[in-house]
Amino acid sequence: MKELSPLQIERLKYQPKLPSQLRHGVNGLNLKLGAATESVRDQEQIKKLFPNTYGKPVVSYETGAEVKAEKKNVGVILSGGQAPGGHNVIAGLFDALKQSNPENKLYGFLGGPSGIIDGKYIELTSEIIDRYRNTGGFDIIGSGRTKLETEEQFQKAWENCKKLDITGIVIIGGDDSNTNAALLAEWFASKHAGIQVIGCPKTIDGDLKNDQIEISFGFDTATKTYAEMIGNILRDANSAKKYWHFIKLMGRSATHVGLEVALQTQPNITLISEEVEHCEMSLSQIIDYIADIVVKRAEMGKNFGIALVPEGLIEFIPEFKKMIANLNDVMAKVENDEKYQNAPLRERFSIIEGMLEADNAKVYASLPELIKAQLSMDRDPHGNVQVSKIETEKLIIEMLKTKLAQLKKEGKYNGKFSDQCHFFGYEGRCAFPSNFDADYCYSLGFNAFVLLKFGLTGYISSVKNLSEGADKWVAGGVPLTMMMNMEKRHGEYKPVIQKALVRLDGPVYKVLMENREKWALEDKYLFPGSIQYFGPSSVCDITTETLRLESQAKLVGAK
Ligand code: FBP
Repeated sequence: MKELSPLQIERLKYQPKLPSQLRHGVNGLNLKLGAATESVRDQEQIKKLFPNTYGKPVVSYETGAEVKAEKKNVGVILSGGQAPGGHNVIAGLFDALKQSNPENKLYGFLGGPSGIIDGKYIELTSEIIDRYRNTGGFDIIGSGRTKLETEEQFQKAWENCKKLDITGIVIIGGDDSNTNAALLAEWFASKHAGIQVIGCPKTIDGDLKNDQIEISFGFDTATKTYAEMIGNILRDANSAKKYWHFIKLMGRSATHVGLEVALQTQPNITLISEEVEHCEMSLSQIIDYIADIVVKRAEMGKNFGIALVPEGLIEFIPEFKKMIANLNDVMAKVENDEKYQNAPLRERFSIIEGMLEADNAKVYASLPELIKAQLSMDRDPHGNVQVSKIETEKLIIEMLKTKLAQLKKEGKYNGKFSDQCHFFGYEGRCAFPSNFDADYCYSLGFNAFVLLKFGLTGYISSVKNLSEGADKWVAGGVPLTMMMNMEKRHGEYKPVIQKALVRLDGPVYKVLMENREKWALEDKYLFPGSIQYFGPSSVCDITTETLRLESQAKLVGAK
């Protein structure tokens, strides 16, 4: 029996690249401070909530004289949904920590943020780390979505850190998990606990980004994985010429994944949630848009095609957005209501309908029971609707069939419509990290330790200039509060890291707009194939179109 696949064996040997700046060694760097910062919005409220960590400067480094480092134990947490490269963040953190002082220890808290509260951990040794280098998944220590916010949780975390003499914590996560990191950093600072907290930008959704964070890790590998699968389906559709494929793609809110994959594969239809919201498109207008393309293609004898549907679409359709915001408040009220909790499903629907405002109740009532049930499921611990469980693609197909039947009756459509639906999400979250993600993640983890070594807290590890080769990447740190604003969660306004949505005035969306009509009717499909780890740099080291186009636009803007 084999213990490892041939690819696993080869990937374990891969040596990730670091920015040349960090190759000088952890103990040979000096800190460079930038100007003081402000939160992206709601400055007064955020400043009040984070009196100890607000307004700090962005930091970077310059090389200096080698200085012997004090001993420092660090705890690491993987948080939220899996993203390719998490293991390399831990490997980079481990290598930097041991390089700084071989007596340093790295502890991994198990099962996400709950590990630090419950005191569940393992010491991460080189024997363990070496088994996980350049592999996908978060299974080295597991992950979870526990929200850190109560005094009791923070106290327990402090007790558990004291037991292990931990003075630094690294939280690897998305916007919600880095919000956890900011809250924990502030709490420790307020208690003068001497424990620092650093975040790392993870999420396949690609929505944790700003001027300082060019991309979250995992986006590169996940989109390449989905693009491979979609390329294969495009070829299948083009060969059999009998199905319309509707593919829902992950990305809880923003449509970065859908947009990137569209540019990599050029399918017939790509829905962009941000555009739907901006143009105030109703669900029936979305169906009309799709039906129009189905009809035109049928007139050309093409009863097949591919449509990409973003996972978060439903929350961006204005009538649904309004209804869901109202529904979230209702759900927060019925969470501990015994009558509701014990009621059968249909009765729950009527309880909800009765509590919604009149026009929202109408929208809710118009939905098929399946979607009603999916929308009424528990929110995640951060108060988000679990959009991965809402079958928007099925809702669209059902409405489209009705529309096409009506068009047929009116003599406006004479084609055949046969559908297949897919949901690509989990397939891409644990793939072997691409060379880009392997290098980026290793650098983020290595850099997280450098930030800890300089005594910083409430920062996120940042590695910039990513469209260049790794030797030209620039490492530093960004205050977490700089990325925050106030948003309603579980019925209350809370400080959270702002999500970056697709910019409709941005260069990536522009490419879609320029080509959309052509891609709808002519078949300009691209077949990206699988991620390549070995071979020519032109296929192994290519980054995403999103990163390439955004970096290009930044350069032009700077001139
Ligand atoms: P993160 O924001 O934690 O990175 O997770 C993103 C995501 O992959 C979304 O794309 C998806 O909606 C969600 O996780 C699914 O969550 P779960 O893994 O809990 O089913």
